[in-house]
Amino acid sequence: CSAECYNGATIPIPQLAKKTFTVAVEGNIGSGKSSFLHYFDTSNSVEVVPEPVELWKSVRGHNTLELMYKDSERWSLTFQSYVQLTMLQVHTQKQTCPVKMIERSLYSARYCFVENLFRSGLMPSVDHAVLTEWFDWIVPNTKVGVDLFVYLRATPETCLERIRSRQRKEEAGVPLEYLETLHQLHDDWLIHQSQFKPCAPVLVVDADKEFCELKKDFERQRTDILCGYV
Ligand code: DCP
Repeated sequence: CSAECYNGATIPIPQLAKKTFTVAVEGNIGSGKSSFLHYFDTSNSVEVVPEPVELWKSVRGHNTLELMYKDSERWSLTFQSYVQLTMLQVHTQKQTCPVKMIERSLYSARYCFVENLFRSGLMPSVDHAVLTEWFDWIVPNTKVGVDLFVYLRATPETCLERIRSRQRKEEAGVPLEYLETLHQLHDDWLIHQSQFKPCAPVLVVDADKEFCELKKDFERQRTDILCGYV
């Protein structure tokens, strides 16, 4: 089995005392989160909430994702503050099924993407500070809890190949180094738990495999991933 729970906590499998669960699906750009969500979208127990990328591409006529890639120093704060708002909306969206499966979370936005922009000098310290103030207020004051992180861990090379083949125009210039740094930040947060700690158990899936192979792993880990629901 290619998945392990890394942070030592028990995955809340059949303790169905808690009626609803939130599973956040994490992983680098191009790691296969959308396919994963699509796969589980067929279960009656699961409601899937995809990442609001379309909203980011059309904020009252502005493509904030494109602006961020074109001129990160100018537009990172604009983009990431809108990501933070839309992810807050995703987290707090009323749950109608026992398992709510969300693509990414407020946490990866803050611990991986914002951190990457800041550390690479593309986001000024003051912008990082303001986003962090928002994040630090949001987490304890709103319902943004997660019960399980599923980390689709793929090598940066695999991610680059998938990004190239899907041809999202905004991502045309994403270099391998960008994916390498993001990969490291995901590992630091979800596996090494060095600077930032995940607020829930982490299930790591080897996402380098072809999708037909991966489907077998998903099936084998279905109970873990769906917290006991099928
Ligand atoms: N993005 C970002 N900052 C965030 C979240 C996302 O810069 N806080 C960017 C990275 C991508 C785009 O938004 O260019 C979509 O990113 P994801 O990796 O979340 O989604 P994908 O569609 O790439 O996921 P996958 O290919 O795994 O399905």
